[in-house]
Amino acid sequence: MSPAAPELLAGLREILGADGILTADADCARYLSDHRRLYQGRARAVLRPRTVAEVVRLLALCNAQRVGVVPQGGNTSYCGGATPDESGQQVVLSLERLNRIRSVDAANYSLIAEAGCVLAQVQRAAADAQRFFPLSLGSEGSCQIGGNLSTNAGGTAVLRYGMMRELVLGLEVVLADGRVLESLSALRKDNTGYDIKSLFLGAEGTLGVITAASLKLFAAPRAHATALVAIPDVQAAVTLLGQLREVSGDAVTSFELMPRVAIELAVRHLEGVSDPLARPYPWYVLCELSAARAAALGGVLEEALAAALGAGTVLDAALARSERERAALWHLREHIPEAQRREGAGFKHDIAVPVAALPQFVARAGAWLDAHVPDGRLVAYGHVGDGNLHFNVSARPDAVRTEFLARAEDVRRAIHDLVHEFGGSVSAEHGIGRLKVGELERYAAPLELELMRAVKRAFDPHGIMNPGKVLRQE
Ligand code: 2HG
Ligand code: ZN
Repeated sequence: MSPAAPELLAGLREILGADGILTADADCARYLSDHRRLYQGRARAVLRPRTVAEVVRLLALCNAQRVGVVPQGGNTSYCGGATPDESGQQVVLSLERLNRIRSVDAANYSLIAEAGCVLAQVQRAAADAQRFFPLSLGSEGSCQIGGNLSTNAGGTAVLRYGMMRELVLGLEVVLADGRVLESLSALRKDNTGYDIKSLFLGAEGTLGVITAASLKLFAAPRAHATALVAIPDVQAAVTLLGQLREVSGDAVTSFELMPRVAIELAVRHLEGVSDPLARPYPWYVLCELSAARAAALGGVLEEALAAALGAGTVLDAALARSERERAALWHLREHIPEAQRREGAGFKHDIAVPVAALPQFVARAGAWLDAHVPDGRLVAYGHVGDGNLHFNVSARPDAVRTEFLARAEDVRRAIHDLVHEFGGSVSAEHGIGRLKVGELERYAAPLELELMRAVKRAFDPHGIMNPGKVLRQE
């Protein structure tokens, strides 16, 4: 912990109360490094407001004293977006105690949640009202809705329900100077000028602090048809996706691609996980259809898979016959990042290209890796229904760790340049944070960057909001 100006801490303590501000090293430690341990920051203090009024006062004070404020939710960022820098001059603003579900409106299919609500808590609140909140991520038991909003989170149900941005009706935001943007409307139709609230979605706390959101709910799907499907190649995944969407009337909720190596890593490193199919295959898709009633799904999945088996698009399939089997398939998929972590050194690339271009992209990027990274293995998996792959590379067991890691930058450049050539995105769902500031500068159009900087200046003229994230300070 850095020595802080005593008057700043006294002012913050006066606003937050003794239990609302942490300064001891042991108390602060978990807020100062990121989920992937890429960064180790320092801070003057960790602030834990309980009310919006406290957020208002603390931001006004930090703005007046030009103190950088780093908003933090469940601290599950993949890009270091919620970690303070090493200067020891910033404060972390944890939203974890601002965690009430303010209201649920079943008739309007909406609810209002505070930023610190854990995603699973929002899902439960919707379910308690016989409704459904569809955002679904591996970290849903710890990530917070404010972080989901600020990173425009994606996950495994985007194909059907869209990303976080599409699940928002309104926001409450405290601006850098402490003014509150009250835009918590639950209206579905509101064409009154610029859509200011949408600027905060994906802004990663660089424009203001989201304190609450009005979220869209849906009818709860009571029936699921889930299968792990073996396929010969990535093209088969794209073909099968098109067919399933067509025959099911767009009831495909998830369509997750996995290579053989991902299954092997999961079986090797995760307790209780076994290969769902008797033989190994090159690629797999975990696909799920959902509907309000089982009758609506009929045997659509079985029939479509049988036809695809005949056509050679599908090589084999394991259908989930019970909720337990379904959960086991999802457990396998959701723990692939953990299995990959346990395997050892690796590189991550959260990329997207148009769905139809995925086979060609994987072929070209895969060939580049074969030629340049012989000590690495491609572990490309993810939300192929959205064109989003986690184009990750794991070191082979016999790789020399330091030599492998030394090539991270070359690999990233080659993969991202190719993504750019395909008209894709170098951050499909994980955001920019601190990790990809340079990538944004490199690949965004100059006019886009100019406009982003203008927006930043308009909302945060003193640059106190999450400094150094998303955009470099000018
Ligand atoms: C997932 O889809 C997450 O499992 C994590 O977005 C991806 O660890 C990754 O690269
Ligand atoms: Zn993902």
